[in-house]
Amino acid sequence: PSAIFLKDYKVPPFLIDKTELTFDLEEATTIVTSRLHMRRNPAFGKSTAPLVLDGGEDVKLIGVAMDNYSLPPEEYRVSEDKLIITATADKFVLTCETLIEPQNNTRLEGLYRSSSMFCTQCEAEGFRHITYYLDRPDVMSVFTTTIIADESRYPVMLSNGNEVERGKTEEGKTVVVWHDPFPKPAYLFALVAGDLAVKNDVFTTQSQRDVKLQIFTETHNIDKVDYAMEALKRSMRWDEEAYGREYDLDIFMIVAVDDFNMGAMENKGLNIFNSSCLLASPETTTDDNYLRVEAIVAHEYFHNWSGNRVTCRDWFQLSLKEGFTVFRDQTFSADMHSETVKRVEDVAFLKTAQFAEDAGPMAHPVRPASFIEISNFYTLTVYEKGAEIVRMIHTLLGAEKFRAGSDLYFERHDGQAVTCDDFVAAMQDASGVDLSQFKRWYSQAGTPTVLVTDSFDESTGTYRLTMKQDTPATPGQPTKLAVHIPVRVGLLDPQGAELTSSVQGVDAQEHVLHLTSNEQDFEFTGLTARPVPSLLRGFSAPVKLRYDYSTTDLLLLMSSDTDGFNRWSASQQLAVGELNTLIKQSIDGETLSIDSQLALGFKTLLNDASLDPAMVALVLALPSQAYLSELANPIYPAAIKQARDFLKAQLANVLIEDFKRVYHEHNVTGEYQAVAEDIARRSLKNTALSYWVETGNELAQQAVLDQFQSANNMTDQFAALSIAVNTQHAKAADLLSAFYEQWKNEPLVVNKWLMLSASQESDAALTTVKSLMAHPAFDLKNPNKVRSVLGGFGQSMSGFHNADGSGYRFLADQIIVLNKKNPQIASRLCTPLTRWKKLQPELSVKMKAELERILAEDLSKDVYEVVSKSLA
Ligand code: HT7
Ligand code: ZN
Repeated sequence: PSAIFLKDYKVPPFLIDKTELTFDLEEATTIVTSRLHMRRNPAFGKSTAPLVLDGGEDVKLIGVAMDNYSLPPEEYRVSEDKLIITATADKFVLTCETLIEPQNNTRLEGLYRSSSMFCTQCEAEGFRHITYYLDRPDVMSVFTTTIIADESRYPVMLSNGNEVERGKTEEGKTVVVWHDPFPKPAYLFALVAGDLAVKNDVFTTQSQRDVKLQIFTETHNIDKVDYAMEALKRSMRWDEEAYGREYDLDIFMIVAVDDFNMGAMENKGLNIFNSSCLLASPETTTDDNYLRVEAIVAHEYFHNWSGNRVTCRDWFQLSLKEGFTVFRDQTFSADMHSETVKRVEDVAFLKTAQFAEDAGPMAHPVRPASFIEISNFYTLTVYEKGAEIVRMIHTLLGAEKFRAGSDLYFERHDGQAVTCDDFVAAMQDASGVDLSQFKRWYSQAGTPTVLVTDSFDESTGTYRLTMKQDTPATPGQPTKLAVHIPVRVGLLDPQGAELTSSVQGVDAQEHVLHLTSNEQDFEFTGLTARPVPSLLRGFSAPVKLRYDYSTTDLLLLMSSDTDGFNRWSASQQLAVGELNTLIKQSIDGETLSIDSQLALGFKTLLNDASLDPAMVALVLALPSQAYLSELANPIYPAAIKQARDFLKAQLANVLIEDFKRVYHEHNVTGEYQAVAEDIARRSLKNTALSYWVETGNELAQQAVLDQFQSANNMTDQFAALSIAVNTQHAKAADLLSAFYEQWKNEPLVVNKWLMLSASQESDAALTTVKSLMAHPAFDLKNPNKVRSVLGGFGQSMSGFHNADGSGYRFLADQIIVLNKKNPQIASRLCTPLTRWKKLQPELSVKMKAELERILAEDLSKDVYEVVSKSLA
């Protein structure tokens, strides 16, 4: 397989003004007839180039006609992935009849079956698995879709836009016609047919238009959509208020499907969701899942403007819509709940997973320069780092100018397919802020490091920060230029009070410093004593900041910084320091021992009733094994686990009375509500319980059992179960069985059970995972189940990182099987193996050998790209 390059972009030689599609839906073979109203693109220049349409190997051409003239075989050519028509007029209607097999479509791209329904997934290049087309986002067309199906089995037949006609064929099948007035690229096309239940609602827009809202699910799930519906209405209102964006069609529909490669899809007027990201009920859904449902409903809705009305010119610009939309959904969630909690969660995720990606063999710029398979670039870099770029623009411009920039962007480019440069240009033009150097963030891969040192001149009361930036080499980018890094900084006095200082004549308690050179000094005047710096407040840039804080400084920041994010950040730095000491002891074969200073900080927090319990819980959560792995080089998985377990146990023992008290104080039962205050209380309670149990205390063990039995919501029940499993509670196996028995008819809960069971730490971890894959609840065709079991297994240090390499071999075997069935899922499963170079030597060779074994197979483009780049 070969790569395609951004530098080779050319406008399309042909345009498709109108697309008329007819689907004669049958499970085994569906006939698709397309009528494409095409013309040569004047912007391409004079040309007699042949018409080249994209297709998939799973599309069978029945016939092709141009302006009703049926083309004989010598006038066209069909290859594995193209239909080439040699001679065309300047304007014509191309008719294609194709046959596809939805029932055999296991890749879940194009038209496929999920449970008893038909559904589609067309982003990024799925439409070509339905019919031959110019399957690229800069070809925007007005779609009319006719669906013909047996109404007794498919009473609900949906597509984009508005239903404009309904009738019957001579054979008695039902015919429904949908028309979408907004031109769109094929990736936003959608079709759904099934026997579905619906929940109806109405949203009145700010201009007083009534929009019909509909959520469709299989009948047994319709009682679980109320939360999503309310989240949708909150999102619609928020986009009007925060961005001035009103919904444009008269109807907005969402459908939940069980088999889906990702979380959800923003098809115009007809979003399709993985049911795990839409359905919610107190008994079956945890707090985290509730918040995820709200965030994803919002994300997909926000795409209606950032993605659909203004779309991407080409797939290299993916972050244009994804980075911006993630930023929008993050801000929405922050507004709905707690800004600081949301920021901490997002940054913890970024620093764990995106930083790891940026340091690995698949590292790529937010706007990649090339790819083999675009599905591999729906990455944390494009999404999360992309969102950080938009957040930095917000910081550089300020809220008001940022809004002016986004208004200009939407007005200037409505109905167009544009680039990241166009987005930045709108921000720059509306604000007058020069973003020319800033744009390097889009084209340079790798996480910059910012090294900070300081000095204080008592005689002048001047405090100086010296900052040096450096971005490491990444594949294909050996050298880097300095980027524009906004660094938000505050200063504290030794008692923790916030100081006012002057930077370049501006007096303030907080300053945004512009680090634009490789090395730069910043002077703060008007100080009487050496301050403690609070650096990178709110994580104002996606960088690795290094400053040599003393333990005293960190404890001060942890208890007194006015920036909530940096209070958390200080606690993490303190914990990482202690954990690294323990990890080293473990690697060196020493007995672990530490005089933890973290305990001091924790004690203060646990006894301060004025604090937000959610923040306390976040501070108490020790850095994850995954984050410690990201920081380590090389990674010793067993040492990381041993160190973390040791520190947690020590903190638990030192603070046993505090954890016990906090658990009881917050263990109040009442009717479940997914609101910030209750979520915060549950999260602190369950964190406290996880520590208390760690002491081996009998009352704590009993509290776990009681909570498991009596919980009136999934958050508390699943927390009790997880704690039992993770602390190897004597009754853990019994609880796991009881949980399965209780919930075996709720697939989304069973998926949680699969995940927890697969992640258990034990010598028999691999045997457990193999038996889970043979369990009736498992289905290799369902991505959620695959993710639960194999994703869970990847978290088990003793199973996955087994010294004999059997964990790696097992994962590689599954990748090889899935490579043929579902290339996108197979490719994503490769991620843990891509880290082989960072692992301790004995494990590294074993992982590498598995990658080589995969590479020897006949691979999909998806898996080939990840594996070959990992081995390069
Ligand atoms: N824009 C959507 C991306 C997506 C996707 C991409 C590749 C394969 C399957 C997919 N399903 C959804 C989701 C989003 O970011 O909103
Ligand atoms: Zn998105």
